[in-house]
Amino acid sequence: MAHNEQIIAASKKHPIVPLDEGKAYKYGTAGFRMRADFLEGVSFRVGLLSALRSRKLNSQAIGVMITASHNPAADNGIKIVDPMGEMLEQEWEAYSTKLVNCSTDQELADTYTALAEQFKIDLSSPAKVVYGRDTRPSGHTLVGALADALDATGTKYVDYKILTTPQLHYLVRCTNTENTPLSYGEISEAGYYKKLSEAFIRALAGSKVQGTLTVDCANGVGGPKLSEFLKYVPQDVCPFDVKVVNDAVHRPEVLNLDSGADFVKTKQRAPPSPAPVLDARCCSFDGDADRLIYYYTDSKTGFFMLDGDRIATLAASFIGDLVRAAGLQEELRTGVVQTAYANGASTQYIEEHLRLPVVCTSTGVKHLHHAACNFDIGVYFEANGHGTVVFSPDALRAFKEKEPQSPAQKEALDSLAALGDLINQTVGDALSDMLMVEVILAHKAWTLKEWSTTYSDLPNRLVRVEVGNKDLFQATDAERRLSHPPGAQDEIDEAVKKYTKGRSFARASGTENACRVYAEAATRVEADELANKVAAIVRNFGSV
Ligand code: 16G
Ligand code: MG
Repeated sequence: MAHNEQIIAASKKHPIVPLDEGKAYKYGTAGFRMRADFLEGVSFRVGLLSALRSRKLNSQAIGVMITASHNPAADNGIKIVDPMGEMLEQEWEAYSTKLVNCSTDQELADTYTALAEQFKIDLSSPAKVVYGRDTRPSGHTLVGALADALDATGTKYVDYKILTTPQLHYLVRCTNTENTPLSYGEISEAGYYKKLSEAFIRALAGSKVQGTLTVDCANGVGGPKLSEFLKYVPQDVCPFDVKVVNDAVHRPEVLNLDSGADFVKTKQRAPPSPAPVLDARCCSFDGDADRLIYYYTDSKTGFFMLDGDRIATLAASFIGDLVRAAGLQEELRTGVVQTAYANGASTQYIEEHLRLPVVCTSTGVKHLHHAACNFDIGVYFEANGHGTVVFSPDALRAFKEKEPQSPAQKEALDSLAALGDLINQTVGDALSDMLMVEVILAHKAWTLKEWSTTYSDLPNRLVRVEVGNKDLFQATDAERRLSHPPGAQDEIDEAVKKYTKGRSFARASGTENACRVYAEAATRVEADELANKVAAIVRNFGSV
């Protein structure tokens, strides 16, 4: 039987750690993510699955990224990337869960063969996997296990070593589109920097970036990668003054510690180190550089954060204007995708002020990305700072081929084409999103303060609620309502009714055993009160 003996022999070197009674490994929204000591066997088995997936998809390259993003340094995670650089197809999440949970090497080999038979996969056909990892020391062992699985299954592979998550997504797409009309860029890390720096200069079109930008890199992989990128920006042509902070990747224990986009978003304050400089333009990446949050500290009003909702509105407003200036508004459908966590004020601003449609999806990038692809220009961002703008092939073609009727129209078309190259089409990318924000601010000659006045957020509160079993809580309507347990949503509705501009929802977390409650209302006091009431309802239903 093809591969079986090799798989069994190699698997013995990377045994799976049995979990507690009743617990199983699960491919969730962040792939497999947990304490790194559990992941060696998981990584081996993900290697087997990626090899199958590549063969199933006519030998196209599959990506594997080893990272636990904003989690503590002791954790790690493994995620599979599909050929166009998108998240693994949902149906295959279940197959990877199945493969990872096999309890013996024999069962593992049998499940592998059964999957190959189920999908009529020719195990002698070529297969290719490309992979990378963030700066966590545990990544070493995990890529070793992955490579052993690829060897055991006769799969070719490229180890790109240390990368940001979006860089790996970029490389997967480039690999699979090389020498085709969809070609996405040079297949190398340098190719990524060249594409971005070149598009950045084109998109600025002579506008100047004002002042210094301070970038907190969460002591993660974004630090060295941003520094590397900056070498590709010719300072004489395009002065871009960036101060890279929290980039101590040689001290793995400080990864994500009191820094990074997740810290800023959840704590609603600037990283304590380096000490915030008044009015400085700052932003934070997360540990694998796929999330971005901007902020500043004002002497009178204190800390102010510009999160994913703000980035979405900024991008939508700028791109919406360009589309009109280019005379493409009838041809191309532009829209914004958000989740239930988006501040109600941002949704209202997009619908009423920008006059663009808004779609709400469940939490998790794959849902937003999918919905954004239904537009010609789909802007999507989670409030936590993960997002991007996706352009349809029709849109990209129009930017390059439409005959301009005036110099202004030509300028708009060129700007749109440049943005198409600047913005990572595969997944949210902190570096690429940051360059997009910098371009827009430069064009508008806006400071962060000016950007922040476009609308006022409704006060809001996020609460984490411990429950015995989060699976009791099932959501519907893009996670805005609970269908289970029966009666819970009625009580939430009753609570919400009592508050001006009140809105609240509860959902089971996809990444930990807890529920999350979000509430917003007209005032701080009301938002807090509503959040606490809904949290109490969830606690109550969760304890039965
Ligand atoms: C994962 C998701 C992120 C989402 C978060 C929600 C991806 C790549 N990441 O990190 O988009 O916001 O989960 O976590 O999809 P939660 O379900 O625990 O609230
Ligand atoms: Mg991340």
